[in-house]
Amino acid sequence: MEKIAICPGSFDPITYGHLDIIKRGAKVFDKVYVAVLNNSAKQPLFNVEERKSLIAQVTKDIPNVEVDSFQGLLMDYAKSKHANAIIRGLRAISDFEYELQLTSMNRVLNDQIETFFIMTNNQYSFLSSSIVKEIAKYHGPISELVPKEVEEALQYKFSKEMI
Ligand code: COD
Repeated sequence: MEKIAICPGSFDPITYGHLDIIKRGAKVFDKVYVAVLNNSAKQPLFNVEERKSLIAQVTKDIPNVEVDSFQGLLMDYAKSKHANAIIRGLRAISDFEYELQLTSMNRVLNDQIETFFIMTNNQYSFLSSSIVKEIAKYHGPISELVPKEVEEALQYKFSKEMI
């Protein structure tokens, strides 16, 4: 049986922390769908198509990764993709409570799809999309935090905002 995993998230935008989790997941599973949540209630910096395009560019060398988006419940989406697993990243204790709540709720919705946690590389344990956006907004250095394509997209967004 093919082992299919979903790596869901906001990815607004993708960082080296996300990429680390995706790469590690792709070594274990036959196929990994990186799934961007399309949530109309949230006001992201990048729209869904922009986020998907950035993820596709930075994962283009990983053959078993496919980029997608979803609306509604993660478990419904996972089932539609015949996935056996969800992959989530853990940075620090602070992530634990939220992840426990999410996983417990998802189990109530579908007990057949297991959630797997991958510890991030220590190098990225402090990294989040919010922090990257904050630094980029004030034109600080982000080249160690996000791939070049994402750095350029952030610089472009914030240069437009200054006009
Ligand atoms: N190192 C390692 N992992 C990281 C790092 C880092 N530096 N930064 C982020 N990550 C991990 C996160 O822990 C997460 O696992 C993944 O990367 C994505 O992170 P984000 O922040 O982009 O995504 P989230 O946490 O906003 O995603 C939330 C979901 C979209 C998964 C969630 O809201 C969802 O499933 N929504 C759909 C509705 C639903 O089904 N809800 C659940 C039932 S209540």
